[in-house]
Amino acid sequence: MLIQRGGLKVVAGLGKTGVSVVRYLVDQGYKVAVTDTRIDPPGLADLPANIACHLGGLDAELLCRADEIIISPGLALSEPAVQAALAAGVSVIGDIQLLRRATKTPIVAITGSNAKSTVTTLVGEMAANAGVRVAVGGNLGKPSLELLENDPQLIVLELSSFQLETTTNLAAAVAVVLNLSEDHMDRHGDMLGYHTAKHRIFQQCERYVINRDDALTRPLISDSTPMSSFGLSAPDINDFGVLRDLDGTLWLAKGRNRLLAASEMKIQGSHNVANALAALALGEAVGLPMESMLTTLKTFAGLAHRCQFVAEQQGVRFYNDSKGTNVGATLAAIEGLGASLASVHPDQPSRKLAVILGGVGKGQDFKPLATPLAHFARAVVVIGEDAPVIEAALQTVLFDHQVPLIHVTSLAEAVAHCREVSQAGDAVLLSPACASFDMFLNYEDRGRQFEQLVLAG
Ligand code: UMA
Ligand code: ADP
Repeated sequence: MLIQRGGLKVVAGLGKTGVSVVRYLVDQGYKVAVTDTRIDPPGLADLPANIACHLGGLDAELLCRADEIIISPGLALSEPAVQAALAAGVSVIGDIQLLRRATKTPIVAITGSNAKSTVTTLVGEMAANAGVRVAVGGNLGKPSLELLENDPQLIVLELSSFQLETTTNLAAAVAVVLNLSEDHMDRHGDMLGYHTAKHRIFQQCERYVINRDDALTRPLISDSTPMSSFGLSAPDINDFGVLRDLDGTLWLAKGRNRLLAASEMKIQGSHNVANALAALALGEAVGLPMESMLTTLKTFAGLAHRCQFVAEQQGVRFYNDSKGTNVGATLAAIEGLGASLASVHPDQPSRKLAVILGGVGKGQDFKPLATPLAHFARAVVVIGEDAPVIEAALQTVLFDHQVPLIHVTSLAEAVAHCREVSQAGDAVLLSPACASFDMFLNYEDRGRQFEQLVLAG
């Protein structure tokens, strides 16, 4: 029989997270009500019976009389109705806080502007391959409370800045901010706001990992908390990094100890070497055996929509990097692919990229893309809501380097144009540096449409 607990829990926002929170709280015997800005939010049909729903706008009166509000990541704390409740003294948390209260299971907590899903999945596979009963989720797919289902021994969480904003004292077994570059400026206001949200991941952590190549990943916490690092340089004795042989062979290494040749990994590119090193540091911090971690690195094929090879047609290779939703990710893709094209046949005519950018820019500065594009691109095509913003940021540098930039209105036109301008040996890269929801359901939909257009060509 359920115990009815006191106080009203109000769930604000009913996507995947909201539904999982309602189910969890009802299971725990709480009285729960829901409010959402939308009249018919997703997940309505998946709610348990008899949940009071206040839809078509956040119900400020309901929020103010809540014992506690559990807000979904897609809703900003700056919503006036939420601000009114905060001013009235109501506590506002997210699902990650509920997870922390619900379990003492060690958590590997992973955030960053880019590479979160790749590293989270890798650490999850490393743990599973080592025979650990592991649950993997968070911002990556499965909402956090659903991870408790199979009584895991280890939880590997991908955390977004939205989730971290409402999380206090996570006390992760190990925490990392993988890298930090502009994203979600529309939500956090500026880099400081974004950085502050991300660094909440370190609160009361038992250990932490930093990226030596990115000073913004280093937390301001006590020196007595054990730390290790990763980076694309020769590592200190207890850190992870790279060593290079005289013949050019690149090794993933711990201290002076060569662990695995980078060429033995399935995922390629220097950004993926950094991702593998981060995963090794995190896995080691929670006691995963090195041997099985290295075996995982040899078999992990990467995730879809991340610099994923689609097809080769008339000597032109097409890559889907639809998950490149911010400038940092797109920079990694352009530099990684661009450099590999340029380096294969140094004595032949230069091979270049045709790059498709655009969508919802989230207030980012696109200027950092200008120089790498001037260097590696044959042409740049912009689409979507913020195409004019991107064009304005890039046009002077691209014009000076005679790299044509054109603005088209559909992805189909963009692919057709890239095909037209590309030469054998070139590559076409969809890496928009933007969110997708002006023209597509989500980044997967954008990536799939790109693949279909390529394969139909
Ligand atoms: N929304 C409203 N009104 C509401 C509540 C939400 O319009 O009252 C809108 C939001 O503005 C948003 C959308 O609904 O556009 C979804 O928001 P949500 O909070 O309901 O999202 P969920 O379905 O619960 O999914 C969330 C994460 N989504 C966001 O943070 C926007 C998912 O990450 C995550 O996989 C899921 O929880 C499970 O943990 C997605 C994401 O895009 C992949 N994350 C961002 C990113 O990776 O950049 C942060
Ligand atoms: P996230 O979950 O943080 O969005 P993903 O693993 O899904 O991260 O990768 C998102 C994008 O970032 C992809 O376009 C990918 O090519 C790019 N990326 C992957 N690793 C890195 C890295 N170490 N630095 C910068 N960009 C990266």
